[in-house]
Amino acid sequence: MRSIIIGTAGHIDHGKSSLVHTLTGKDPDRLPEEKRRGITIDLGFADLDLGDVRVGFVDVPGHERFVKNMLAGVHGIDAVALVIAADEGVMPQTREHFDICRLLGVQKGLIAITKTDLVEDELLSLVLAEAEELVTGSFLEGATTVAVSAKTRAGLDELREALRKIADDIPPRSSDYTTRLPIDRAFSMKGFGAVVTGTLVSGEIAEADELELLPPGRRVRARGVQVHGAAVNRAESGQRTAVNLAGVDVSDIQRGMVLAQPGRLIPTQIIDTQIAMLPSAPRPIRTRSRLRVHLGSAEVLARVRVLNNRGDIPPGETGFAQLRLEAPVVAVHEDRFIIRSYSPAETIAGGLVLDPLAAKHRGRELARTHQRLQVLMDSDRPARFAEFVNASGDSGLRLSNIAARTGWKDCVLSQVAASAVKDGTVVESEGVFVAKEIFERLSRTTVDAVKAHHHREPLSRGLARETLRDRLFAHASPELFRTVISRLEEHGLLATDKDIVRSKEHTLELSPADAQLRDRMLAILEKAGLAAPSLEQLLESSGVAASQRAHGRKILQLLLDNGTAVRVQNEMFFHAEALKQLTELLRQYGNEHEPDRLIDVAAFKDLAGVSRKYAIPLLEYFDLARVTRRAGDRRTIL
Ligand SMILES: Nc1nc2c(ncn2[C@@H]2O[C@H](COP(=O)(O)OP(=O)(O)OP(=O)(O)O)[C@@H](O)[C@H]2O)c(=O)[nH]1
Ligand SMILES: [Mg+2]
Repeated sequence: MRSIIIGTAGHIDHGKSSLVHTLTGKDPDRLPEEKRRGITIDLGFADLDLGDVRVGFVDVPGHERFVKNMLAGVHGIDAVALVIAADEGVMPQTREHFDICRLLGVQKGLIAITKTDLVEDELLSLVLAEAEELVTGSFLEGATTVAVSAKTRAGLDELREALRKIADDIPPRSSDYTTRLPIDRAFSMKGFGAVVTGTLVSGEIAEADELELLPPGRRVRARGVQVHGAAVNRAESGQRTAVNLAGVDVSDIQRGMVLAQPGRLIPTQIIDTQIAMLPSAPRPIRTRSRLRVHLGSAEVLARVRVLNNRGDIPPGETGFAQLRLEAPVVAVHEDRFIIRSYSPAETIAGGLVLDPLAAKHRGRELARTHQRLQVLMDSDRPARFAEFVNASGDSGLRLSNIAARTGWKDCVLSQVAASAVKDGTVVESEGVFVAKEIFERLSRTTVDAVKAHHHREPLSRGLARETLRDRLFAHASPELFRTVISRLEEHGLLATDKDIVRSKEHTLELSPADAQLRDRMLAILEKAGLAAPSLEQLLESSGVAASQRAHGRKILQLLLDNGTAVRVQNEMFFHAEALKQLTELLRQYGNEHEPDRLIDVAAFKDLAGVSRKYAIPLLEYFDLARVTRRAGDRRTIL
């Protein structure tokens, strides 16, 4: 069976609750104070079975002081029943509620002229004309208008018929979004604990589901789920839903919080929006204005920063603005909300969330911000995706961040991400998305930096990865760094050798003088064998002038890099061949001293024919190279 949600709207005492009561047999006014005062104070609920459609009513208070309560319920409705009393006609809250429905993007509805038993036909036709004038040019233009009386029950069949027709017109809710239930009521039931209710605006909630209560972001479990007062296995989007929660006390839950799929949504206090001012607003919204923002079932105070040069949005106009909220709320891209002035509290504008996790804007970025928000309003999903990614700069975004911004389900996210990559606007690096432009800039500067390094240090093998990272990728993710390097390698622009990154074509072409110096050093080391010279001696005897020491060390480094020379201790270098032969000797000694294969320092000195000065560093080197293992004063030959 299909479910739809109809919200009532209209001025105080115009017969909204009576109409719902008469239609459904259930009194939506449940509070003792409501009964006593004969007015609705907070949201009321009732449902009507129309055969193949179940209509859930959200009955709202008409009193101007309780518009805030009306707003906590009206956000999730499929259609509105605009109620106008025949004896009073269009009144202030008729207009305000109707404005709210328009600003929230309600698409369907009907008009019910109530209390027709109290007026003559003449007055009724006046009110009908007034109603028609009110809705001209809006979503309710041409909507069914029914004249009813809760007292005589006149017009009720017609009303039911109109409701059924509306139900047929309402498209099914999109299944693109993850679970979200803005809470409009929380109470505790003896023996059950905390129960929350709300309109399940997207996704589904099943018994035993793990959920997250946001803000603050607390894990809870659905102990039981009800729709229209009956237990169900699973509630679906578009249904008035009650959830019995385990893992939380009712005193920790407030209207305005959201139940959501765990780990998907992030509460926010800075949102970029488009704001549409009502023509009837008494004054413009200005930068620094303090406003009331009603988003989902939440009400939160906010300071506004208008994103245009004038710094205001006059009545009747639209503009971009950033809202800085005084408390966190859950919002996602494309959510609609209502703005009321701080004092007196009056509805003055509606808004559309463009970026719910916005960064603070600075003045000079205004043009760029405009362009960006326009893309978030007008373009297709892959372009919006790319725009979110773009704004994240070098740091890039993970899909989880886009999920929090948009509320899109995984299958939607991956599809949109794949199209954006295919469109060439973004690049994926191990799950981190970055704008193509940024990826290309980082690739370019990496190649340039490596080239510049080779130019400056022709004798160096290349740049250390870490140096490159610290210098160019300070704000980027490690994933992006790895991907840039490996793509450049794939394209043959760079080569990496362990921790060194070099240009692919970089070879160490030595000048004839340097090549001779290198050969001289090698010859000295070879001749010295195990009686290795000190660094000073080596440089001196290979003819390196005192002023050229640094250069000499670089040439020696080349021998170390290609493995023909080995650093055994800080300033002690051996020819690789000499060490190789000594290793052989050691192993032989080991074989001759089975089974313990032990050698002490004295025996080692004899074996190698070296003094203690060399013996200790050599043994330590062999320990490190796992040729030997220290065992007290002696070594085991491995
Ligand atoms: N004669 C007559 N009286 C009605 C009719 N509908 C409602 N009333 C009366 O009008 C008064 C207000 O009705 P409600 O249904 O509470 O009005 P409401 O629009 O829900 O008021 P709020 O929720 O406070 O905004 C009550 O005393 C009702 O008995 C009707 O069709 N005919
Ligand atoms: Mg009422």
